[in-house]
Amino acid sequence: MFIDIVSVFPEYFRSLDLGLFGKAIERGLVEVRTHNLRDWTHDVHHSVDDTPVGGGAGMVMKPEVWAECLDDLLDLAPRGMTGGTSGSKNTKNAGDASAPAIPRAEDPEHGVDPDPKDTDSPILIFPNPSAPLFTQHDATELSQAKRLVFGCGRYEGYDARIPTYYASQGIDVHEYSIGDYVLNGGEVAVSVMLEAITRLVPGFMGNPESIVEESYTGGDALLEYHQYTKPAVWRGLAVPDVLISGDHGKVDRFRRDEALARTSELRPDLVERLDCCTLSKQDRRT
Ligand code: 6GU
Repeated sequence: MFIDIVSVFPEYFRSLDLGLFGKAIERGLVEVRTHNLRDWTHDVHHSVDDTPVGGGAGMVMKPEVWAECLDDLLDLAPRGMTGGTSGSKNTKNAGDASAPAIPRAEDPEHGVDPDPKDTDSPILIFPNPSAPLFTQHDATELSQAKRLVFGCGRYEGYDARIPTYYASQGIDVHEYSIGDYVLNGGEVAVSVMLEAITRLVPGFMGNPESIVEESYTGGDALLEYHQYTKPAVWRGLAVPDVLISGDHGKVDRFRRDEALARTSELRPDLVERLDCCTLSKQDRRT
């Protein structure tokens, strides 16, 4: 999977070299390129934002700078130009001959791919606190993509025409919020989404079993049951007896009941969304 991240703080993503993500990069499972949006500015101040049209507080990210950057990364000709490509002169790793070829949005022979579900087409993702919530379902879908391009907004956000324009050019564009609170910029949100997506890429996790049973996964997205390790009694607190009974059927039933009870109590919205057929007769008794 090829991942491009555009930000005014590309250094923020240095942490991706750590842990499982760092290992996945070393093993060539994912390749991340970070880009500084200011590299696509032309003015002495390298400005990326301007005052909101219609008034109001804060600053809005300018469409022109984003478009020069995204045209380069997506290898789209800027509007008004015909034929050829705009080149990637500002892309930090563009001159790196050892870098593998990046799948192109536009194939000179066949034009823009008409099928947005094609996993070879790049998907453009903008974090946005006013967008639909990013879910495990989205993470699962995006983990199948070969190429993701993330654009991190700052300030009061980005000009709304940016996603509209790229969608009109045949690019699959997604905007997501990661929760009902406001962050200063999209960097944290992109880190969250990236982790949720890439850990589902086959081969990423050391133990693939560990993603099978966890919360939000599968047909019925329940919160996970409580987990315990040894010792069986710690500071006067014992693990539930059934877990040391050795009866796998009972253990499974206990865990399922606990997941259902916890979800009903803490996230009734998830229970309401459950498909009617995913609850068995046994489940309904819980
Ligand atoms: Cl995606 N961006 C920002 N700036 N704030 C957020 C968010 C995204 N999701 C929740 N809050």
